[in-house]
Amino acid sequence: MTREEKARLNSFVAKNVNMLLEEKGMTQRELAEKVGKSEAEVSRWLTGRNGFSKTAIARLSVALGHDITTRPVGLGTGGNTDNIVKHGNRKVALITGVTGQDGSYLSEFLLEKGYEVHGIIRRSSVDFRERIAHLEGRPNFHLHYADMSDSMSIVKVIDTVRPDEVYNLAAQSHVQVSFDSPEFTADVDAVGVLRVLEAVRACHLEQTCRIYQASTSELYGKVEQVPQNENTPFHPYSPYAVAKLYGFWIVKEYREAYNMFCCSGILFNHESERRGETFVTRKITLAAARIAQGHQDCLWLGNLSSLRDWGYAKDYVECMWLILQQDKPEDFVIATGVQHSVREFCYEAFKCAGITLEFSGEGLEEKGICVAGPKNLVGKTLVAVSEDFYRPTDVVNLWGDPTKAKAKLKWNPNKTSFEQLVELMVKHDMAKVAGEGAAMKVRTNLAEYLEKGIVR
Ligand code: NAP
Ligand code: G4F
Repeated sequence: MTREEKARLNSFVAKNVNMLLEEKGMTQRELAEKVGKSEAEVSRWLTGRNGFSKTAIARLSVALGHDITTRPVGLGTGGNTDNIVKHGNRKVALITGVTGQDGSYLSEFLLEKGYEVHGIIRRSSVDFRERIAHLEGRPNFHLHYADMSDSMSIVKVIDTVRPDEVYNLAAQSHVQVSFDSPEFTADVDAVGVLRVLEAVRACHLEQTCRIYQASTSELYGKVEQVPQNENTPFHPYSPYAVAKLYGFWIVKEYREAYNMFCCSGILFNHESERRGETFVTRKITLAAARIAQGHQDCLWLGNLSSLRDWGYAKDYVECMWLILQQDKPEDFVIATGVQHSVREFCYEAFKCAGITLEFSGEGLEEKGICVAGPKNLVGKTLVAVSEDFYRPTDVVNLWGDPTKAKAKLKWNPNKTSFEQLVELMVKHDMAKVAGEGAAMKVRTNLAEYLEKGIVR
């Protein structure tokens, strides 16, 4: 047996012992007493770092009433996982980027499925965990401090949690910001992926732990084909996309080199009421709500002609899970197959806020003027273009082809339509703005952005 094979066997057996202990409600001390070993030695076995001699396997199997070299019935590592809670055991998932838009929805989804969910958080001077505040304190939801730029912290968490599934969602995810902080973006979005893969190997979990990598349609960048599918050539067009391309290829490499179950979901833009406020959709829905309620005069944007395939984030997290439940590891494009421009998104969002816009002019001179709605707004320019929000290189034609996801994952890409998505975001932001009341400070005026140098 090679060293690699031995390590895999140790990890597999250790995991079985852990599952059996949990199932039987037996402590490590009780097990140590039963097999006539010290608690420290048993504890080393359970981490999978110490080899199991034939005698140890025999004694542990007798003590636990099960051959520990075989997985206890019903505790498969994949396949049909409709009923995750089996024999009192739960699947364990680790989510990096748990505080983000997708991390929060995925946590809810996995908890609902019966998983034990662990998330990685970064320390910050302000405790800003708004998206997961409602989950904290739940018995199967746990948070750990770690950072994607710190290998040791990732190894420590993975060794402690010993996950069945890792969802690597953490990233510096803003394309414009990647032009301002390219090195940080590369460290987190590219090398960070490698750190997760290596941590799984260092903890000898590579044969049992499945890994999902949050890849992106930005890989298609300066697109060479529309719509884009799994076979479309990549042409990354920002420091963010270049970093994510490394992540995509290193996942593929580890899948082939080490036979690991790791996959990339090539997700097209997905939005929600939890979307960060500097992404274009949320910037628009918040502005529409503020303008409708008299708290903002005008919305300043960059390229209005840019085309995106926008879906609802809540629908997309299901795919992340489905991708890891397949029989073999594969990459998938996740998209709606429907494309709209930033201008169309604006039109629809303002319509939901009771304002009809008409666009005229071109490039920097283009304006969105109110032609129907509240009297005090009719005739006013509510949307204008500023060079300040243009990117050095912009991706302008993203349109996904979800045929493979529909066929293999049996996923419905059209659960939430474009119109429904815009409506639910505007509804949310109308309520938010109303709640913030007259005392609310308008934070998205161009003058303030420029004055304070706030990121775009
Ligand atoms: P998001 O809201 O920006 O969340 C990013 C998450 O990553 C946050 O939890 C953030 O933590 C965490 N993070 C950033 N740097 C980190 C570091 N150094 N160490 C640990 N955690 C770090 O992004 P999202 O929209 O949920 O997207 C999730 C993933 O999918 C990202 O990888 C993104 O690139 C990718 N993606 C997103 C889309 C989309 O349309 N949403 C499409 C394709 C791919 P803090 O809260 O502490 O900042
Ligand atoms: O909303 P965006 O900033 O999203 P972008 O660049 O498409 O990136 C998002 O989706 C990717 C998937 O394709 C993810 F990988 C990534 O993590 C992120 O979630 O910009 C969308 C489009 C761009 O073409 C941009 O130039 O909108 C255009 N735009 C026009 N005015 C603007 C603005 N974008 C922003 N953020 N702000 C504007 O004022």
